[in-house]
Amino acid sequence: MNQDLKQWVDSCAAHCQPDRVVWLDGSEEEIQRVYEDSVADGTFVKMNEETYPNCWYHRSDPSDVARVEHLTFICSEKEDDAGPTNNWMAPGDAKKKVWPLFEGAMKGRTMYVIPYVMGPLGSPISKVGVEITDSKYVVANMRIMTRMGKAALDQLGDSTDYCKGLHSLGDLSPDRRFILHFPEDREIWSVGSGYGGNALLGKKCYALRIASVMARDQGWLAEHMLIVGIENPAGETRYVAAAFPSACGKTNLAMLVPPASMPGWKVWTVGDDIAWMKFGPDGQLYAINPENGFFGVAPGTSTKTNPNAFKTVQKNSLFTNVGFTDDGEPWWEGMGTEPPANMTTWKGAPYDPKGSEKAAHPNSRFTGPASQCPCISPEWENPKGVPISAILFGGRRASTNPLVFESFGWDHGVFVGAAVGSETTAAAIGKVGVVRRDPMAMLPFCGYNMADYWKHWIETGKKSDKMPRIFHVNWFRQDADGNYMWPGFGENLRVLAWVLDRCSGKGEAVETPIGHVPTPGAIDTSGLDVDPKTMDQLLSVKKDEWKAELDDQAEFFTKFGDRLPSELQDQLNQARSRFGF
Ligand code: SAT
Ligand code: MN
Repeated sequence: MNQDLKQWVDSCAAHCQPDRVVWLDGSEEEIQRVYEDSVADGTFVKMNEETYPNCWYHRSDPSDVARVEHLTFICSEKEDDAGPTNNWMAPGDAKKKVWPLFEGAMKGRTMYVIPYVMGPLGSPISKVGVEITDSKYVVANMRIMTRMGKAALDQLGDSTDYCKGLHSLGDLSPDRRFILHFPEDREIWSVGSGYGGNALLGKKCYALRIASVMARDQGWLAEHMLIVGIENPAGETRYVAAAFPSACGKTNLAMLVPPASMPGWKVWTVGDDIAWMKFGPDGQLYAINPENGFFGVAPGTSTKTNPNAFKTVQKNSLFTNVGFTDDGEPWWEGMGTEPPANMTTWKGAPYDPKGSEKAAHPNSRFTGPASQCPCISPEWENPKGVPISAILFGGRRASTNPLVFESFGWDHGVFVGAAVGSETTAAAIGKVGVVRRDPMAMLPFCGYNMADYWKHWIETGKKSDKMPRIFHVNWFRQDADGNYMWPGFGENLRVLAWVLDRCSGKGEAVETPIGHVPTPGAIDTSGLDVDPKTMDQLLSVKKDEWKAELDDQAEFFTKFGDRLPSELQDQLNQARSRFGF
């Protein structure tokens, strides 16, 4: 038994005072016992065993349905190390204010100890964490989302190199809800929420916030990116990593189905949310997916929009805050079928098809094993990772950003990533649809000063002459009437084909002040209901819009004072002068 781990678990148990402590081994019998207990205490309802075998339905507290960015803190020793985009709490204050919330918090409950590995077992890029929790919902999710149990303890051995995460549902009161990260100690405390990103501590808390700090210290990258392999008709596969904010279609892009107009193309999913990237001996960046499953947004997922996600979650999966039918099946808006009769909403009320209450919460989720995904990449568990040819940044923007452009080089690409803006979504509590700057889609997930993070990106680019090319995409541009101009989904492969063409020195482009934009005709639109005029609009770079955009980026950068890397200031100045501003 790892003594360091045992001591930490003992001390947490002494403080939280659970009725019993259970170390999880990850076996099938064990999880079935947890499910049985969960049905008894109301955490889960068993779903229809015929149509959804081994699937489980969960309704959360209605006040606990998304990440709480205002209650998420970085508890570094120095406030400046958290930076202007993070909430900061002094470690001493955290101990005074939040540690007492754990005292006796697990009375009458079971404390589960979940050892887990993020990344393929035995991979030099993978890392061990241990989560202590009193939530069976968390146990069930972690069993799908990570490699957990005995295998993780075996990989850890006697090492003290693991992330400690303490989680309690507490009393679920938003007034006593805190998600704290101690980057110097590689430790996480989460209390008062059972929601995914707040409570599955291996995910955003470890694999992004804590890991981003480790990556800075150790010379690698921990990013909020999907990883996808794209195979052309000649059988050559190239890998792309892409960062979009939460609920902007990362899962859909990762599992894209090639359109009928592109016979011979195949798309292979490696990951849909997080990428850990390290240099290989050949100087290329290699990425692994630290996760073992998908925690995806349910509404809008249909056999049309994402058949692969749909097939992934037909068995051994969890459904949270979707509608629930009399037959024990899930339903959500945008599932592509009429709402069934006799359904209860995510709040447990009878569903009224004429009423205004939705069946599913807009941030309702499915949790499904990656191994069940029909298009899972044969390389997804390769311990070496997959070589990344291109990095895409993007957001949800009604205007300004063209469908796609390529940066002029690494530093300019870092600037493009740092300047990403996106309309907010339901994945976090707060107003939906307002544009905010979300650098590299990491605004809520960077565990240290964002300016230092950009510097780390700039420095990383100096280490190799085989860095991926950097692009920006926007599937969400609208016309004057507010209609989306680009069909999205499978058709996005047409854009990826241009991206990969650029990576192999082909792909026609015109130089604009923001970067290389495809020439008319460089993106194949044959068979698409997008006329040349619309395509023109989709690819247009409008001076007045970019004036406002660069002003907003400049204002955002001023928040960082002297810590802003000079390279980014230079890039901003150059962008302005290319426009003549
Ligand atoms: O943070 S979650 O993993 O719950 C979802 C998201 O915001 O990407
Ligand atoms: Mn995410």
